[in-house]
Amino acid sequence: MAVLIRGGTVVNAEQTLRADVLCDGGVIKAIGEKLEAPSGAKVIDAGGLLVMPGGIDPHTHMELPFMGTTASEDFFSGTAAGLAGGTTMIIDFVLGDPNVPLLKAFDQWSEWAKKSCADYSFHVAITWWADSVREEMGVLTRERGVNSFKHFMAYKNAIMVPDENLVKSFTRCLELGAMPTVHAENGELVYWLQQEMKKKGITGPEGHPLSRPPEVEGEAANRAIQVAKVIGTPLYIVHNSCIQSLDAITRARLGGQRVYGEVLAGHLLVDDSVYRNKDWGFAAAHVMSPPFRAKEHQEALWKGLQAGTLQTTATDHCCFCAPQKAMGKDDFTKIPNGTGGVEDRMAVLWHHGVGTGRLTPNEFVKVTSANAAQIFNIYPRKGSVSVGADADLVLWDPKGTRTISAKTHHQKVDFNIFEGMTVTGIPRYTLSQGRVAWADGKLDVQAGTGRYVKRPTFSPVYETVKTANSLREPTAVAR
Ligand code: URQ
Ligand code: ZN
Ligand code: ZN
Repeated sequence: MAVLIRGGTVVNAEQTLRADVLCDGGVIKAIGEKLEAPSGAKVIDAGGLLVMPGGIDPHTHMELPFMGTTASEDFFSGTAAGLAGGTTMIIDFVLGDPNVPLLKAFDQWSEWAKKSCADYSFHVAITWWADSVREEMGVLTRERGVNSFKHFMAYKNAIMVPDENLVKSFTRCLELGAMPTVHAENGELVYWLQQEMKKKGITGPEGHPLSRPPEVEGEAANRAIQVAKVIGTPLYIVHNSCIQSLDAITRARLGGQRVYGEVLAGHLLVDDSVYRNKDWGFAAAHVMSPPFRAKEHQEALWKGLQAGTLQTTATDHCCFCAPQKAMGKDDFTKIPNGTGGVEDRMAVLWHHGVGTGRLTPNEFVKVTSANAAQIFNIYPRKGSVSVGADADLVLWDPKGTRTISAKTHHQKVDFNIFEGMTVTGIPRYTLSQGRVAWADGKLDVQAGTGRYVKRPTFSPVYETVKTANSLREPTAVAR
């Protein structure tokens, strides 16, 4: 059924204009003044609302098997919660264990994701190396629409990879025109600090941030940046949480290197005092990596977002309920790492970003949707209100308010890191593939309607990028 969105203000990354938007067949058919409603069309009065590209969350882990349990949010409930918050696409992670063939893991995640009710895609984690992994990366780019590969530099004795694997996998990414991405924490240092904490008798959640100081993140971010520079690939660093990793990205970008930075809504707004809370469950609920940081890091991250040093926002939505977190009751290193946020990212970023003047509405669109679409090569199909683009839209009420709470959220988890936060600026309607999935506080979704979104590689561009970035080129000048 056609939907005519009448009387709204369209806000894209690069333009704001008063225009009606006609959607049909899952795509945007027309944008303009005083559009006629085709017969039988549903007409939405968007007066006073902003018509924006639906949010893209480039970092989620729905139903992730991790640290001896499985994340409580599944692909249906998680994409539904995203739609309730104005996010119309997630990029999740195929995260197979070492020695599991990548294609086998890919098929497993594809099975789980079939229940999604909004569009989704996958980064694929490289948690081990063999010639077969190298071959499978080729199959994934050529046949499965994967153009990004994740590397964990932390989680020793689990999914952490040594520098040797970074070198081999980044080289493969260059050959394929794929984007290498990293979780940047020095896993050896973390492991050593964890043992040190336990030797001192520190077993509670307060030990978590003490074992992952910002320095271990800054070191790993810089190391990944240098590996990418020598090999000549761009690099995407996920969940930057501190000044140290931000500085590494800033230095690299000033040197002409294509390094992209992601920041989580949580790291922009939650500080490390949560770990000193006397309530064990409250502190444990905030155990995620990298940990929430001292306040001075948040303002720096906001500046990084405003300056364009950080390009995307995400949530790293990886939920564990209280009984799961309690697995680490006597040993903080056994608390499953992860927190939620897929439903609240857009609203908390609008309230604390646009509401404070840090971001314009156009910049809000950039950091919640358009930049992720461009970096992962699905723009303007996604991340844009334009004719021919998918009709993934959020009709934003800049005056609407709500108070965030686990008691009322749609996320399948018993905790909310933004609990009690009252925000101004909320989604009035969310459309997925041109169909109203969220309207005035009610979800209307169906499991299985979400689609897997293929993301083509960048290879034609890489040939030029390689010259600019690689130290191996005689012309390149090391800074
Ligand atoms: O490290 C990640 O991104 C995954 C395993 C989610 N957990 C977390 O603490 N960030
Ligand atoms: Zn991570
Ligand atoms: Zn993650």
